[in-house]
Amino acid sequence: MEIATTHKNTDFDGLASVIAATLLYPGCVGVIPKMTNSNVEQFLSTHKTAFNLILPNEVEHEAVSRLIVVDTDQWQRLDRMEKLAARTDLQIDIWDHHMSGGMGGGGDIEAGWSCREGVGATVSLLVREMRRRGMVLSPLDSTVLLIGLYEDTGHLSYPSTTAEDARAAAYLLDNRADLNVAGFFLNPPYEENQKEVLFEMMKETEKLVIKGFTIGFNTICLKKKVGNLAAIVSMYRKIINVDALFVIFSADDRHTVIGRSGVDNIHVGHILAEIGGGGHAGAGSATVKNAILDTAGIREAVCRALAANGSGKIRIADIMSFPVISVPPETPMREVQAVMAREKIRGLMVQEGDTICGIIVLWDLKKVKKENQWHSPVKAFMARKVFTTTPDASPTDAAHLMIEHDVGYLPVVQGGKPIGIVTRTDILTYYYDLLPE
Ligand SMILES: [Mn+2]
Repeated sequence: MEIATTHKNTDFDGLASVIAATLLYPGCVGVIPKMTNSNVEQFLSTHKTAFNLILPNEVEHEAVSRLIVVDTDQWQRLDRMEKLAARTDLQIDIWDHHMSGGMGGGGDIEAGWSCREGVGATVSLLVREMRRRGMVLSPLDSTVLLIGLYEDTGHLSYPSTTAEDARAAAYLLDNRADLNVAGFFLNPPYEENQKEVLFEMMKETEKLVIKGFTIGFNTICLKKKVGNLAAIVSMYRKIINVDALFVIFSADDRHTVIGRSGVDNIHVGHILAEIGGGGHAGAGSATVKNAILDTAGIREAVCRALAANGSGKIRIADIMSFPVISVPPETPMREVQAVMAREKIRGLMVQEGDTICGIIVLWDLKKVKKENQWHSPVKAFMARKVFTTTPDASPTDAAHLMIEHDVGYLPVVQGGKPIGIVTRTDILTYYYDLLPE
């Protein structure tokens, strides 16, 4: 007998990957852990019989010849598979997209064969194999696979999404995946107790700055089971607009930490690995026994991991252009044009000593209509309203200023003195290459 299974607290990617495995391995039975996320539970309560699925307590361990593990590579995350962990004659296949431990996910399941790639959703790897085999899927199978794919990639929008995920989505849509059904399970309506948790978080959030990133912390005491906490944390991070948010949900003897990050430099999976958890760059979780760390200890460990994390935030000082080229306000326009041409720049600061009086850009030269205007001083043509930034600001802050005021040049000011200038090109170079020049 061949079985496919996935991690406890099963999400849609886990469920979809198990179902995909039952289709890829003839005769394979899917084993769904008893504890699943609430939207998976809702889905199963109406769709269970449509798939070849059983519960962990229905597995005859002695009869299992092959185990297919999807969306994890750790024994402890599987539900009631301890008997199989001890077996030496078992054939094990792994399909996973968690790459946090270097080549693999760093788990302890030793597979004879594995397919591990850092794609947005595990199910995309199984779908690629279906595509290679030219399999035709039923609309029902395509739909559940697409839900898993969309949930883990945020409808193909998370930064972890790859072209492989998009190709998988195209194939599932070709196979008539139903977006109405998908939409229903992907956006479960918020229930009363989820709103309570959200309001509880809003009452008090600790905000810290660590290595230039704003980090939010919350500790919530959970008195009863609340489903879909991860979605609430995700939404709340966006509401309070922090770079990363960590919420500790404390119960009697154990705490669950859910983390979400909106920036490249904070890998939540790596941070939470420090306290025995895991996950992706943008999303992760950890469960910690109170006997090992209390909520204050968890907060401290997460802060320590964040402080030790990578190179820190890119600042405007890293991407700005300098030295600043400037002209006095009385400079004739003819000369302004010559300076721009000579220095190959499209914007020039107009300065009186250290004081910025205005900015003149190539575009403004079009305002010169008559020949004699080329002798007029730059102060007659420059923009007098100048928006400035600081060397410690982030590229995102600068981009917001540029968008808000529709300006392309921001002098960088420190101690009342301009020390550089940041342009749209600098910002675009940063976002698209992520390599400051
Ligand atoms: Mn996954």
